[in-house]
Amino acid sequence: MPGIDSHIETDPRPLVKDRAGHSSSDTAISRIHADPPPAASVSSVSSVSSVATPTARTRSFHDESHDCNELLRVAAVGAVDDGKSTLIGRLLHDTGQIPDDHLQAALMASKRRGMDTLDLSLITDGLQAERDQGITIDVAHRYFTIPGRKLIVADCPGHLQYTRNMATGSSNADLALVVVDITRGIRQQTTRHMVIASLFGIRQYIIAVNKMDSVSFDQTCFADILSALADLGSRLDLTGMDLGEVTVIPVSALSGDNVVHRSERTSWYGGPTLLAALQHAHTHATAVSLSNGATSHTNDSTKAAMRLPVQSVIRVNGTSRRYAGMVAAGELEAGQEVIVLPSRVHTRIEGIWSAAGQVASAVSSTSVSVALTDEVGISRGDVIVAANGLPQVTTHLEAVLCWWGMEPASAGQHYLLKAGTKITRAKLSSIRTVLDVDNIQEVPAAKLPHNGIGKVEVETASALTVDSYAASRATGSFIIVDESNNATLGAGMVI
Ligand SMILES: Nc1nc2c(ncn2[C@@H]2O[C@H](COP(=O)(O)OP(=O)(O)OP(=O)(O)O)[C@@H](O)[C@H]2O)c(=O)[nH]1
Ligand SMILES: [Mg+2]
Repeated sequence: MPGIDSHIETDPRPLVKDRAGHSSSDTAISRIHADPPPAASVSSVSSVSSVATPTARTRSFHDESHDCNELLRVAAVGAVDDGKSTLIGRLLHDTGQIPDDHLQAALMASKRRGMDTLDLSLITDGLQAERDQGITIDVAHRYFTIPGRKLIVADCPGHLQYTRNMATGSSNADLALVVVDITRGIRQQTTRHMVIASLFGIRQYIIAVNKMDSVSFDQTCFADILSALADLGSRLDLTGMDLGEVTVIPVSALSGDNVVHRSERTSWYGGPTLLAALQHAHTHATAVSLSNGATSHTNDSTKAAMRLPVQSVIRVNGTSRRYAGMVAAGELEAGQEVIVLPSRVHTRIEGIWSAAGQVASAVSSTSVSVALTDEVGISRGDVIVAANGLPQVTTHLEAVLCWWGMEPASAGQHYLLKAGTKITRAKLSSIRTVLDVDNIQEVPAAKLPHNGIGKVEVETASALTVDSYAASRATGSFIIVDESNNATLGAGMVI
């Protein structure tokens, strides 16, 4: 359940959630404040959010007290033209991270387009077709640093046609930066992006209510958006979708208000700037270091049981064999008791080698090769797993499927299914429900349309080693591929 947090003094219905000290079961509990908070209630609202603690709000861009280099992956999402590329350009510009030659090139391109000022979206929209059409098509990743952390921001396209690209950009993000044009409000594509981000396990949202300059920085307009967001949060909650922590910030990407510098034109707003919110969001590393379930990153891949999908078998010195792959979840340790799936042979890890040489252990996302203590017949697609946390080995999957095929998906159709390093033929055996994005309702349907999201059942020709997506992103997801041309038609998350 989302906890929507903003610091408007007269916010009529903030949805808040206290995350500190919660067990995983009560992360689903939140409440809507029926009564408006008192006029000077900034601290009463801020006390429930990590991003917006009074300490957080007093830290500035140049505060070096968090001098570490944690990586925060951000997906900028939202409907077409709401200002994602411009906002990222503004963030880069106002933190002084645009090289002079890029700035000059963008200035000249802006002039060629008849503009007096710099069009900041040109910094992020790199493709010629994007510049010609004034829209983002492909996901552009921007790498930069802010005090205390490195950011990778995926600038996702808002256009419905490119929803698949948006999904790719969000698939490994720690946080979704949802941009909403205040003059147009929350649109169907905004909701769709939030649903997809939530399905992909993102549990931190910054909603940048953009183009505040177009409404003269009016507080009432901002309060209307907050109210609509609270409604959306409640409706998502009814379908079991969890946004986690939500912070809402009034910004103008065009003029820079509340992006890096606090705006005097929103004196009614007491929350963080976009930069401050990004500085204090959870990175993958901070999520790992929080103990006893205080974090809502339930599918964090390091705390999960160890999974090593085998990519290739390597002969060493012509005699012994090693099994290479990337640790998909959990921590791999020398001496660890493991089971090879699907054969179910028990053995132990004899040694681990990474790019750094022989190591005692390796965390998720590390590419390794391992030697086992016993001779075991292993081939590509097999999975070495921790003996104390077994996944399912199954030919029947129940999953949420995001569908991008131009032809609707329907029961009985055959595809290729790729899960980790394994590829198998698969049949869509049933479509249980499809999500009506306008009303956030799951409705029975015979077909899953282009850009649709639904709950489905899939039968596979060979057994797959899978976890639920909630337990492990890497081993709980799959893609559906068109057999005839290898095009990706959909992405599934195992329920
Ligand atoms: N008035 C005003 N206009 C803005 C602001 N931010 C962006 N715009 C304008 O909105 C238009 C769309 O901006 P983009 O940054 O390309 O929007 P986008 O969300 O990246 O669009 P797609 O990537 O195609 O989905 C451009 O004309 C921008 O100049 C703002 O804060 N105020
Ligand atoms: Mg864009």
